[in-house]
Amino acid sequence: TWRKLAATEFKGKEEFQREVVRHVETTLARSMYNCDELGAYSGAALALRDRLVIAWNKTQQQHTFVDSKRVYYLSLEFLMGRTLDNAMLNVGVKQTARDGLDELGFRIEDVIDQEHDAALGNGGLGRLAACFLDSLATLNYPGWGYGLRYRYGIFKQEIIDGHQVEVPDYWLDFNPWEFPRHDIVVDIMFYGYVRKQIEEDGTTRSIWEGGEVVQAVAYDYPIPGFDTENTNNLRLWSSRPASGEFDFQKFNAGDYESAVREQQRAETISAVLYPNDNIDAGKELRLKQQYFWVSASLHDIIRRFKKTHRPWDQFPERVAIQLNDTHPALAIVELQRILIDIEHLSYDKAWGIVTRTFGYTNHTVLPEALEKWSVPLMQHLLPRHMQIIYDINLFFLQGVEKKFPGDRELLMKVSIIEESQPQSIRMAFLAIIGSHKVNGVAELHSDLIRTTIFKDFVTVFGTDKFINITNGVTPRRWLHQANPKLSDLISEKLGGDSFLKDLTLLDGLLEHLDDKQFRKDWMDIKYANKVRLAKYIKETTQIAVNPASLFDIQVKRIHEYKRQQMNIFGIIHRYLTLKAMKPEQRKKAVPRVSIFGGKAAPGYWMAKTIIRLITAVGDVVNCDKDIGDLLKVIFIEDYNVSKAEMIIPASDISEHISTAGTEASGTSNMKFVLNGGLIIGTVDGANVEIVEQIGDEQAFTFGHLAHSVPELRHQHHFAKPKPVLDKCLKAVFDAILKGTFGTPELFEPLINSITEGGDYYLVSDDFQSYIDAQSLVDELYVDKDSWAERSITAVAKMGFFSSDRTIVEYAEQIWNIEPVPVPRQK
Ligand code: DL6
Repeated sequence: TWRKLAATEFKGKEEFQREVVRHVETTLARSMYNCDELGAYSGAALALRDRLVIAWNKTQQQHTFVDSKRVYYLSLEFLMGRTLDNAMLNVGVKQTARDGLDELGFRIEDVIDQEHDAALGNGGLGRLAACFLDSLATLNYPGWGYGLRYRYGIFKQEIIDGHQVEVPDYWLDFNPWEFPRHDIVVDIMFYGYVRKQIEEDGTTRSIWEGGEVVQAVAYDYPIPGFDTENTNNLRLWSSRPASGEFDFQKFNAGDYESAVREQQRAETISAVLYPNDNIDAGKELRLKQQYFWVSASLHDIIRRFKKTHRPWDQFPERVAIQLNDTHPALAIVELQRILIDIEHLSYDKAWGIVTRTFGYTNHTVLPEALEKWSVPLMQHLLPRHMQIIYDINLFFLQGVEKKFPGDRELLMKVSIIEESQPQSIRMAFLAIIGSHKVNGVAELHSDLIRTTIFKDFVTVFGTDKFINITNGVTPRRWLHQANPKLSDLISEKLGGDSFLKDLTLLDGLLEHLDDKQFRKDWMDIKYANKVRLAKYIKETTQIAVNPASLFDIQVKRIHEYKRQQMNIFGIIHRYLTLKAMKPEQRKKAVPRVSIFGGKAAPGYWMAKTIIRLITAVGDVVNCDKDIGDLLKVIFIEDYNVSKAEMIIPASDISEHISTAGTEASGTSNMKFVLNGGLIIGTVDGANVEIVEQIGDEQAFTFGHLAHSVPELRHQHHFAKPKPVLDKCLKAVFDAILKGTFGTPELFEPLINSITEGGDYYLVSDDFQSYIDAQSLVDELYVDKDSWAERSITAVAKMGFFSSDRTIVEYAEQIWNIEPVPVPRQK
């Protein structure tokens, strides 16, 4: 196999060592005698990179040679995490590298730890894009990612006096994985005006001119597949001033500030990732980022297409573009503009090409996350695009009128332009109208978009356009890399590691369910992963947690809809219950460590209040002598991809407890179960399909169902604006308000949002069933052997949730692309 070839391409550890040493001494100009772990990391990364580049070039040549259809995945976020470990595993050289580094005096784990996470994303949406890149490459699909090369990724989170503090994340100090392409530069225009020009043949053309120009420079990142030579490309754009220089005249005249102003304005575009998850910020700079990136990407895609000298109507047969949420929806308008204004195609012909090219994935139904841009802002920044949006809307509405004559209400409901003050552009509507397929990311979510936010479009276009493609995660990173011991044990039982490419093979584990030794080995690995996490917790928080306790983990962005507040209220309830017990009664309680991690958007004050409450409860509970090991509450600072790789394999249970109908899918739920943790969750997002697959004995579900939510909210709003609290929740609120966890005023708004503010996320409605589900967890955890059985059964049935399956569905149902493997070397 190529994996063996790749490993032998280093001709063993000696060659790997020579390459590392060569890079340390020549590329980095350092001496091997005082080489530290960072130097070893840099040398190892560069040595591997040399190998990747060869495979990468071969892959791109093969795609050009075969002239295959390619998919381009447009995403404002790629939450890649670290590369070295993943790349070594994918190309099969990790053991060689381990041995080589070992002889040079380094532990490979310490070397891997030197790498800065590439954190160009907020959460699920960005991490999904990263999993998709891994699957595209592994399955040999010709697929590129296009994104922005932010200078600052998601902020680093520090917890100071229990509060979140944001610190910039500059990640580009030394980045061996990126290749600047100074020859691939695209001019991008903003502002300006549109004038009409009458051509000789009497037709009218729109000319957009007089604007401000900035340049997009390409940076490429090789994406190696697992057990294949195919290496795809992620292209990220960086902004710089078009002149490339600052203004010398102004500089010489002593006007230093304005001399560099243009340069700074241009560089600002790709400077920083907006740190909002599921919230639309609506800022001009964000719109600039979006246009800058889609315009550069389309220019690049079209340049590649033009090299084939095919006629335009073949464009959709060569190119599929997937819009990762509405952030790239302007690409629809930009392609239409290029085709009519620059390539002089007729409007209708151009529109036919556009709609056959794009697919749109919706990732949320939350109203605050649905993008809208103000018409005056769009008009100012992109005047020609605004005209085209009006045209798209007009022709679309004319079509609707033809099909549903006289239905003015329908016209108003599906119009791209919302008649607000000022008018705004509904980007999801634009994305639907400009795409041939629209998909949700889990069955329940896809049903919800068809029956709620997009139901009028189902009326207009019919049901076939709206499909479901359930998310998945890559088993390479989220099992093989994050949990090597479990991956090895599974390989041993299944007689090889083919499950890493066909995850459905995991069901072979069921045959070993009755094997006592296997169950013991399985639980020993879980324990070892908990020890690893406990060690990290001790090092970073000075709090000792007992790995024999039940580890209950909720790690994800902090958001009211994800209901970390319900989790911490549940913990307070547990604390109060333990406190009220007699010592001999307490001995029977199941010791638990409740672990949280996640960032709050910097401007999301309520989410920050939730963090504050978690840390405040931890401060009290963790040093309460009556409680000891029975309960610990930990907040892990700065949750990111590489921490997730350590945290997820250590869970006994994890929490996925969003208000039903609010979490589109969730993907950490899949990662946790794949690593042998059970889940406690609501009937929401992909939880539903996970439970369907693994069986409800393997999960703890609770809470109201999505279809009851609107009625419950209505009740809270009108009938019983002050919810009747059950006595457990009331006791929790009383304890907080009495000051048990410090200044009550800090937490009052959180309580008020439930007692006075309509309880939008239905905490009061679900609390009791949540507590009951947690009691069942305690009860079942006592029998370790049957817990092991549940854990193994769950993993065995997780085959469906590989992102490979997800990508095959996209390829077949939306993109219509085929794998193009690079021929293997003989
Ligand atoms: O589809 C990936 C991921 C889902 O798993 C999460 O449930 C969902 O919240 C997230 N959506 C967003 C939406 N942001 N915007 N726009 O991040 O997508």
